Order: sequence, then structure tokens, then C-alpha cells
Amino acid sequence: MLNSAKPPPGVITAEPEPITLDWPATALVIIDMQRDFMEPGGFGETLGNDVSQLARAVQPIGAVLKAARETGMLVVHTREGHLPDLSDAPPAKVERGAPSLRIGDPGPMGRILIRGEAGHDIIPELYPLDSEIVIDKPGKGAFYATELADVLEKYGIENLLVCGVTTEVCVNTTVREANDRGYRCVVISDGCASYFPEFHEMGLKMIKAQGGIFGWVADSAAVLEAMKTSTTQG
Ligand code: C5J
Repeated sequence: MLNSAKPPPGVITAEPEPITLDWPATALVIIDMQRDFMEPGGFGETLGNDVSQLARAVQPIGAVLKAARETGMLVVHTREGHLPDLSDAPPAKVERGAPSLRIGDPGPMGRILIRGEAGHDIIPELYPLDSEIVIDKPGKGAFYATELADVLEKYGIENLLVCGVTTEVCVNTTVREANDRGYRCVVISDGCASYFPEFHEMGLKMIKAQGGIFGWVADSAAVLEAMKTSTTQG
């Protein structure tokens, strides 16, 4: 936690300031914890990244996911990826850079970043339950060209606990999209990770700077403590 003093019941010790959430109106959103980003041979590695950098987020996400499941919180998992015919993949994305394999090419976990392939799926440690929502997204943000806004509205969600990978790409993009749509976003700092530790740090700073211009940042221990002590838990 950010400081050692116990917060009042239900209050998340966060930056830039503590926040109290209406828990029945809160969803846990887990961004792109897919084999394509987390494991060797996937999209992340084709871009030249050291995928071992992301492993640190798995345990904190698992702890919050367990607590969310116990309290009946709405859980949303997202997956970045494209249709097999690449009709939803802009050429500007597919043709970019000089990766070792491009989106759609065959790799050790199936075609890179393609829906239905092994690499596109979520890692076993955080695998969604049948009752949980999985949003397939073609972009970095989870709202772009998806049904996420409709799902959140249907469940009366006003607040998002956001975690996943990578901090500065899909987590940041989704938080910015959500902030513009009026959601309070609490980003779980140790439940996010980047291939570049300095981008992780800056990605979190960008969210909480200027009085929380995009949202709040708290660690998993602070979120778990607030969930445990809250009296409004669903
Ligand atoms: C990236 C993501 N980094 N999930 N996707 O391309 O952050």
C-alpha cells in the first residue's frame, strides 16, 4: 500500500487521493492477459520484446480476480486480436515496423494475434469463468469497435478497476476512453506491466497526474483492503 496507516473502511488508498467506490456499480476490467503478449512466440515477442517483464502482474491480478469473484463483482476480460480474414485489421497496423512475424502469420501458438488461435487466448492462471464477460477488441482501447459500453450500461457500472497489459498501451488507451465516457477508473499499479519498466512508471504517472486527469492509481493490497472492509459490497 502507498502508506502504512489503515484507511477508513471501504476507502481505497490511492493517488492522487483516496477514493470510495460504490461497489455494486464497479467492474473489474482485465486487459489483454493473453498468451500472445505474455508468452514466448506470440505477438509481443515478434515485436522484439522481453515477455518475461509482464509476468509480475499475474499474481496481483489473480488476487483481485479472486476477491471480485467472491463478492460477485462484474468481471470483464478483454482480448486484442483480429478476424482470420484480417478485415478488421488496418493495413497501417499490419504492415508497421519490422516484426519477426506479422499479424496473421503462422507462429508457434497459431496465427499471430488472430481470434480463435491458441496465442489469442487468455493465460490459464486468469482464465475467464463462463459467467464472465470477454470483449474481443481490434484496437488498443477496449471501447473502440466493441460492445463494452453497452455491457457496462446494462449492468449499471460507473467505476472500473483496471489492470492488465501493457500499462502504457492498452491499459492507458482504455482508461482514457473510459474517462471520456464518464467512468471513474482506478488502475491497479502492480496488476499492470509493460515490456519497458520506465513506460510502466510513466504510464501510471500520466493517469494520476494533474489531480487524477485520467483516474486514480492504487496497488492491489489497497484495493483488496477496501473490498474487504467495505459495507456496501454487493
Ligand atoms: C500492445 C496491448 N501492446 N495489449 N497491446 O500492442 O497493450
